[in-house]
Amino acid sequence: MYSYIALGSNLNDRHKHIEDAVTHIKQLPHTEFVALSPLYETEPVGFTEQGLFINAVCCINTALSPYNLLQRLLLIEQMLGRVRTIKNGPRTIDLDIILYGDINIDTPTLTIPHPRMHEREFVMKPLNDVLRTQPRVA
Ligand code: PH2
Ligand code: MG
Ligand code: MG
Repeated sequence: MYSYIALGSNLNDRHKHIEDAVTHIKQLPHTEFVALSPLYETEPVGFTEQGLFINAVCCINTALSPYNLLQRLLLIEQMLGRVRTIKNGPRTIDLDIILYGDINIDTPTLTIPHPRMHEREFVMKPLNDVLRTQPRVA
């Protein structure tokens, strides 16, 4: 299934965190890495008293279930030193599943499509870049 993952970092070496996350995503089992958008520097949205973000979106083609994928992305966040303090606060890396095929999931741990993606330029811009360059087959 084609899935789109939003990547974001606004702490320390932001570009390195995005690169390291991509390296780990490329190593996921049963998963083909399809495309990575350009990296964008963006103003923080929501909680604005924090540093600028680097954001990107990648596309993978995976046989992992949405929950298995979520678990693995949370592990990658931990490996890259993510510490959860304030909600929407500064982070070394945030990896969000924004789309998974045409699936709809709405549970306390996972909501796909990502509920706020449409109002977030820092997601929609790179997502659009990937969709434009990467013709999609279901
Ligand atoms: N992520 C948030 C909240 N605000 N702002 C930008 N620019 N980029 C993000 O990735 C981001 C944000 C919560 O995940
Ligand atoms: Mg997020
Ligand atoms: Mg997240």
